[in-house]
Amino acid sequence: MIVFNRQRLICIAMTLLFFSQFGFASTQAHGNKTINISNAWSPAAPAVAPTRVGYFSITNASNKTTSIVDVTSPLFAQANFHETRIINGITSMSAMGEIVLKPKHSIIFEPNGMHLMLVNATASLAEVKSIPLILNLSDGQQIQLELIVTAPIATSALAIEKMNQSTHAHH
Ligand SMILES: [Cu+2]
Repeated sequence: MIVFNRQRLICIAMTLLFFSQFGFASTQAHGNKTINISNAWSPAAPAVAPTRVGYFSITNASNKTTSIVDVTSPLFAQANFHETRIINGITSMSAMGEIVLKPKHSIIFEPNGMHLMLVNATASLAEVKSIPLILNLSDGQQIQLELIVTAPIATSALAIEKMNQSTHAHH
């Protein structure tokens, strides 16, 4: 029997669910003139899940390369950037190191691609409408943003259940 890490399973399920699904357009500005954040969102999940996935676009409008060296949220014990890979039909995720932001370039964290994993909620997420994040950049800038929590996806619990079933198909 293969034992899957539960939060990893949830993450994969959510990532798969959003593959080529809807384009949620919510733009968000903050005070910084050189780093721009847009389309920052996080799909709601069953209240029992202590894990969330975050998506946003980040643009370096300046002429200097910088990078995201650290990300934190006051609502979660841990936040990490992940990369989703599908090789021969098998989805896997790996943690990413420093996220390099080249001048005049954007990086998009999106379903089925690079994403932010928020792990071990430090409080109930049931009433949370937006998830605050702090990005620390290599040049000392600190970027604050909010992931807007979108409507819950009714099928996510189902997808996780299906994955559990297929994981345990041989016992
Ligand atoms: Cu992940």
